[in-house]
Amino acid sequence: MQKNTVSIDTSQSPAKIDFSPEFNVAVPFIDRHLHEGRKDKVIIRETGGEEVTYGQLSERVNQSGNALKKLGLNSGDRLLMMVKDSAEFFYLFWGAIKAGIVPVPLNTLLRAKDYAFMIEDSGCAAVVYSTEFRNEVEPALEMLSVKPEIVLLTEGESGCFLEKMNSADSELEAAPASATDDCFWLYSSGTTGRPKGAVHSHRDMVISSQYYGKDTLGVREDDICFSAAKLFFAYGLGNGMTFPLWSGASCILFPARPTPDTTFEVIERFKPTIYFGVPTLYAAQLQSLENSGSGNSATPDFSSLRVSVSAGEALPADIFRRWKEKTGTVILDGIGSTEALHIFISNRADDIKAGSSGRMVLGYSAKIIAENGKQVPQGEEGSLLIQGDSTCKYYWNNPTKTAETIADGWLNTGDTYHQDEEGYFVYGGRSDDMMKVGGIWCSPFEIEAKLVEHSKVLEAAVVGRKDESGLVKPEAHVVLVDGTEASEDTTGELLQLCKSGLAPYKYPRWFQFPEELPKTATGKIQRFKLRSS
Ligand code: 3UK
Repeated sequence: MQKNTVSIDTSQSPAKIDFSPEFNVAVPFIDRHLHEGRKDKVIIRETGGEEVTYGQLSERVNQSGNALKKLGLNSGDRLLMMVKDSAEFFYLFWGAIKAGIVPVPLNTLLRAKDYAFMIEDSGCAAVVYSTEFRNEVEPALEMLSVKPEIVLLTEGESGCFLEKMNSADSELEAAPASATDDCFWLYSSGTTGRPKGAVHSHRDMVISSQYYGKDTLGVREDDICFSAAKLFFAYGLGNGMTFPLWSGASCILFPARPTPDTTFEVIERFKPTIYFGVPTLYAAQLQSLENSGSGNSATPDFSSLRVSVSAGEALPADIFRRWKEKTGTVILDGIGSTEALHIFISNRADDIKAGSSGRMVLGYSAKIIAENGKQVPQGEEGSLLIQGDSTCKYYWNNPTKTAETIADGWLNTGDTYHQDEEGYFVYGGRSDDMMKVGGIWCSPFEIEAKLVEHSKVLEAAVVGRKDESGLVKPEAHVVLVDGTEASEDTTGELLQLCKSGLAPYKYPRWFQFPEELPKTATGKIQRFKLRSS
């Protein structure tokens, strides 16, 4: 087999995927298209107006890899990226991989102290960031005693990465690698608020793009993908980058915050065929559509869409029904994770059960086990474990969490599931106290730690509570110090504190002020007693 190639035998089910012994994934994802006649096809449409063809992408990736090497980055070095959804994201990510450097895209909604932690934890050699995030990234760098050797803005100032790229050579030989070598990392949040770096291999994006993207969702060459979830999430990375690249399709990159208005505008202007959202956004979009029904604004034109996708948290059946009514498209809900890279259980166009996560993606396997480690009978709830070739190898610098999560080739998702009488997988909640808010992790401990910083707070417990759409948001139960009134002023002060120190989606939407918190004999807060639903 020629080096840096992958062969896919689709006559078997699941498709049989074989990698050449020397395998750098940048070659089949980027350079392959030149040999398959897509040089002049547009791969990226930025909502700002820029377009990039497959031919230009391949050249820019080479320039980026060369620029990174010239900056002094070596094979295996980590490059942290706080980069908005843009063509530069592609250049940095793939240029690094092709040059043997390990890109680590970070959540751009985070705050300085989160970045400081990840810069230190990763031992990265370089940080590259978009100007939009400088107010959090620059203070993070200030907090560190040892700073990364290379710190650059992506664009916009002299000395920025784009400038270095422009003067770099546009030929680059792929660094030698193998399918199971470390390729890129994604940070996943933990219960204590300390993110864990999930280390992914060269083969992982091939596996998820083939088994889920192509074989389950059916992404094809004429598709235009639009992901409201950003590229730094594993979900967005697949939706907006690896799936279109793998299928020779194209994507729309939208750097701003996704709201009902902005996403509708993108759909009307750029006519995507597949739209990827998260339940919270679908709920907001529906509210906007249903309110405008009686008003004067016209319903947006959804006619380009052939299918919509949801992941990140469970999609309530009611949202599925209303979206279909309003747009004429089904939403395929599927569960994925950062550790698995993408979706491993999913509904599919010809097999949907609203309110369930669907069935196994072919190529992955699952088991639902009881506390004794044995598989539960069908219909009973247990912990969901999965297996598949796109799962991360380990967490960087964290053998304890690795051992807790990955054992005997099985990945513990941390989710409770059951399989119903027809075999569909049904989500039953987390086995830890973590919450998904708008599809993004939220640790109750982190919010509690912020609340107790306030001098009026004695102690606090945060739990998830369902809003009117059936989606979870944080609720704070706060015990105030003696003599403090549970007034609107107090609530306002606590809200302000949370908003100033936490990522924007993490503030509590409701405050309760009990006299005391329910606790076990050993003093552990019993969060389950505070949950109202
Ligand atoms: C929860 C869901 C019910 C579940 C992700 C698609 O969400 C993604 O990755 P994360 O690491 O979180 C993983 C956890 O989120 N979850 C995700 N999807 C669903 N729960 N129904 C769903 N459909 O707790 C899971 O363990 O942020 C989603 C693709 C790639 C991803 N990384």
